[in-house]
Amino acid sequence: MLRFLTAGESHGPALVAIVEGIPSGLSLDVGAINKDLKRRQMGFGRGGRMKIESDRVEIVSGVRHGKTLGSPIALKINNKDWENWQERMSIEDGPDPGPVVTAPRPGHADLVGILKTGQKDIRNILERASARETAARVAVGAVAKRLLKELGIDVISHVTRIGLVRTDDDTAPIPDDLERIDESPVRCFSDQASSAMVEEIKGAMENKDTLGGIFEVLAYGVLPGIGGFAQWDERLNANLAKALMSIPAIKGVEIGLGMEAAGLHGSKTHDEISYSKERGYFRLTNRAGGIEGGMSNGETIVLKAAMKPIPTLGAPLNSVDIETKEPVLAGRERSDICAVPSAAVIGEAMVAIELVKAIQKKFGGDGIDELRQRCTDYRLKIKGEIER
Ligand code: EPS
Repeated sequence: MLRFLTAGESHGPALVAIVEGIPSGLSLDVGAINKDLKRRQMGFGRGGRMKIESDRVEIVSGVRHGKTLGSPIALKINNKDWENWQERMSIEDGPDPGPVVTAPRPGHADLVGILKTGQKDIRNILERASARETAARVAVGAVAKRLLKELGIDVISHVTRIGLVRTDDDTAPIPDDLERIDESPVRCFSDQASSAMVEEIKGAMENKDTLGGIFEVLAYGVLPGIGGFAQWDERLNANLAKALMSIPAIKGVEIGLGMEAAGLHGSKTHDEISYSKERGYFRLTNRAGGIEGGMSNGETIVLKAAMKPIPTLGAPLNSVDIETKEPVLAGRERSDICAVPSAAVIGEAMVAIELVKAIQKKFGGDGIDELRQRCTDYRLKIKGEIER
């Protein structure tokens, strides 16, 4: 089953990931991974770092002549900014570790990271706590998405809110809309809301402030029965929520109606069941967001995640110097005004990874042909077309 770890500091030489459990025989080229890495870097409101980097992956192992081997896949993304940080971030003991960072930013890992690890330089915390790490996750997610594509599953995302500006259109985009979404400077499906969101970000920029927002991740074509009802840690809703909550700055996740369901009657919450020969079982609505009883029900999976504003502010908040314990203004690292469009791309990656894990749990398969065949047979079986 897919598992992965990432390593790398924000201004270290590189970010790396080791991905295990991808079946053999899956076509994989760097182009698909690089495309998602580029998507993660886009979005109005990103900071100076994104002008320095043009993230590209190097596949170090696990792929031969464009196909996965079934062995661990090692991925590496070099940090171009390393050139400017070689001395301060030197792996070897060197003469210049640069100034010690002592003013923790409220909302970041800075202070608690220091208390927890007993270190004296906040840089030793922020380098790894930085959302730069998510570049490695997006690379892993691109591999997961490639696998899902073979099974007829697409995972897409779009931004529905930035600050106080919400999208004016409730229509859920479909996979064919993704190019149009990516053309929006804020990855919003509605042109009108897109422009208003850009203005909202400009306002925050002028005020030396930052902004959060909400993005939606949609997974199309997921087979019913992924996840489980019998044990807490098999529940797909729980695992997807965890995956999204693991993205830095995410403070809330909703599935389908989410919080709204708490105030509705059952008759306005649940999705009535229907059947046709062409579609098999289906629902007349999708308020559950494609998950019932901890399992996918065959409808589109609909997840929303809320991102708080980035903690590094141009006009810093009050803090306390960790050396002198005197009041001080929080540290100012170069940062972004708004990174919700990027977080949405990271959301796609995390959801794709979690779906692959749950699918592999049900279907196994060491090679992609075996996995694909098992999924096809299962789809036919639950439609009543074959008995197996
Ligand atoms: C990021 C790289 C970082 C930040 C951002 C995410 O680059 P740097 O620290 O060199 O400016 O732009 O990280 C944060 C906002 C954060 O709070 O950690 C990236 O590659 O996405």
